[in-house]
Amino acid sequence: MRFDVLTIFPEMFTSLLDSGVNARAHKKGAWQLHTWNPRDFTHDTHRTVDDRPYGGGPGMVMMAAPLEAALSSVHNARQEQGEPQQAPVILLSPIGEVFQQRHAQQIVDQQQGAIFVCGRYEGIDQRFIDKCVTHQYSLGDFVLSGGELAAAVMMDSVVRLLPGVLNDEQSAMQDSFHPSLDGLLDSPHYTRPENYEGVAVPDVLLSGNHKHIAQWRREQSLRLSLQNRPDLLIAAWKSGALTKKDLAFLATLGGEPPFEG
Ligand code: 9D3
Repeated sequence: MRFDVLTIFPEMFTSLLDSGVNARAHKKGAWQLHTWNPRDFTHDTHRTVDDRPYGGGPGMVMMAAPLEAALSSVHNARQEQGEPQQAPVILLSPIGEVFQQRHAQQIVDQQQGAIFVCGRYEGIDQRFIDKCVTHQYSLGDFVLSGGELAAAVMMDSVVRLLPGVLNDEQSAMQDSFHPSLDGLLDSPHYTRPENYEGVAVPDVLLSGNHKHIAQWRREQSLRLSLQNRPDLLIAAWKSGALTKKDLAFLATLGGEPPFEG
């Protein structure tokens, strides 16, 4: 899978290529990354990519022309290299839709890779967005300094879904989105030693009783979801994924539908 990234800070993407599962998959050729610096598509001596906002106000705005010229080069390069030509052009933006697992899966399923546009400064000239961008995604309600880390996060989430990137055991699990969790948060994990600094592993996990272990894990998932992510609990309840036993357990915690935290 091919990713292209428009960024004035291409060096921010090296960590993705240097360590972990993504790096191994990159070495195996499962995905490629090409960065394009809008400064290389300017024509003035200062290589200017930003200017002051019309209407006034703080900060600077990225100009449309260097971004569009860089994007044209991406499309040319993809064409010449026989790559699919329907890649989404994704702007990382605090006003975008919050990026979710289903969006990562969609990028995998479409098999077109993606072209990421990373903003800096206060924002990007709206005319570039209207003309060239197909999707806008945010990581959530906190302020970053630019889109680069968000693009790296999204590529990580897509790459690990590519066939052959995770080992079989990891693939079977797929983290918090394991089907057996019904969209609830995962339960806590323990490993050796049995007693760490005076704190024991919960007895049930040493019992060898798989039914009791499954019940304990389910209860931990329900407890954590009620505490940290009542939105997930509501979604599970609405989809009919919560059993009478689940609801009885939640009631002992003081949680009743619709689980307002
Ligand atoms: C404090 C500046 N804000 C004024 C109301 C606007 C603003 C502009 C540019 C806030 C952040 C940014 C840079 N952020 C991103 O490019 C970004 C982002 C984010 O800040 N949070 C969550 N997801 C993303 S994706 C891209």
